[in-house]
Amino acid sequence: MFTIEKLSSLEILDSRGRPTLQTTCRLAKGFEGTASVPSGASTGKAEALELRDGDAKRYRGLGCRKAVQNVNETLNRALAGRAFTGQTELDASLIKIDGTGNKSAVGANAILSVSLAFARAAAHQGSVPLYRYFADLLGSPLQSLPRPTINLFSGGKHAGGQSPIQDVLVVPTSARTIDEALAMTFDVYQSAVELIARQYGMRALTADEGGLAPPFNGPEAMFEDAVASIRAAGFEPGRDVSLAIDVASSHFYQDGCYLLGQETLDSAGMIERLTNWVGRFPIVSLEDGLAEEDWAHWPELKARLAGRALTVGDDLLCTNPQRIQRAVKANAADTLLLKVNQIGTLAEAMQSYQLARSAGWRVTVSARSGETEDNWLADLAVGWNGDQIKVGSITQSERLSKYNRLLAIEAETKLPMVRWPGA
Ligand code: 2PG
Ligand code: MG
Repeated sequence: MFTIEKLSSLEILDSRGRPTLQTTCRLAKGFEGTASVPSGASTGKAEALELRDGDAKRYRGLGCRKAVQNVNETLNRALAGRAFTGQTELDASLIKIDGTGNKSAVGANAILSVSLAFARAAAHQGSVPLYRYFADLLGSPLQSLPRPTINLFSGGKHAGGQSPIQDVLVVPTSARTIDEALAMTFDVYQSAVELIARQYGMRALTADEGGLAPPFNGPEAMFEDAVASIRAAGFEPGRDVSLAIDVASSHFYQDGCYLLGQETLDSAGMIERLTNWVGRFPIVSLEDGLAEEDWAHWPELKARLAGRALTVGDDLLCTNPQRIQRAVKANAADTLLLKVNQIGTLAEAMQSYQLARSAGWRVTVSARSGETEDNWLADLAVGWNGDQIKVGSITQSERLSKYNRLLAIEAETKLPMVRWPGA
């Protein structure tokens, strides 16, 4: 049993300098766990509610004092002194105390901070590393390490909209270890820095997730520059290193059309464009190619990409079990982008994970564009046998804290990295 003695939370700042929560859970036996929650910018409409103060005079309304107070008062009052069999029971209580469908009473940020802090404290009480705690929660043995997909170029909401699509990521498909994947990516990233200096006359100015963000002349230019950077680093595009893209198309979808730069495409036109990109460039994973409301066209996109690139749902699914069930039934995707703060508790994220797995899907465990130095995500991706992990670029400490944790877990466990399908 795990008896909560005290929950206490603090407002801290994330990688964009915006407030978020860091919460500590102390158990009666003296074991403690502390965890911080991330925050998205290109959020899906179906995400659980992140509670912000809305006081325009402080952090432009983004303060988290109410959410902190909800942990220190509401949740602490309700949970201190109570004994739980484990994570699932705690998370069920958190959901019940909030009592809304989208966690808007207490705030998904407040709730998740407690869910995660409890996980760390419980792992300490059980004397197990956090990744093993997550594996035990899932009831599945540790099998593998996730393959990093690493941000190279940024656009969309993470880079002031200078290019319509949001992320171009490097997938080191031939790497056999995390160590090798990161070393390969470093070379590609440095080649891209040099290419951008030559081509755009720009220093390595980076976007929210550390991706390079020059004024690309459209998405194709992003892919061409990525391929050129892979080559310049001495790798064969499509064999050693491939690309993953997050189109994040919900954010340029209006009145049933996609406003892609100067062009306006309907759904059929957008699917044509996406399959054309996958045919011309070594793109092996395509996230949010269509918008979160464009349910009717996702099955066609998935059918067209099958065997060539993963059809990844982020805004479409929002790590929400109901939306995942709908997508499975409609055959709308084959990969879940798993972001725990989209749903708000570990137990519900696990339910999402299990639904995706039982449909035979792959899982990409993902960070948010607003992150902290906390590294629980790396443990989660290992514990739940994620196929891919998406953390951002190979710069900035809030990103590197996760990669560095993966390196430590790799050294400790000697687990193999998941193979890329067909590699
Ligand atoms: C995404 C994420 C991470 P955000 O769209 O996949 O890149 O962005 O956290 O802003 O939603
Ligand atoms: Mg996304």
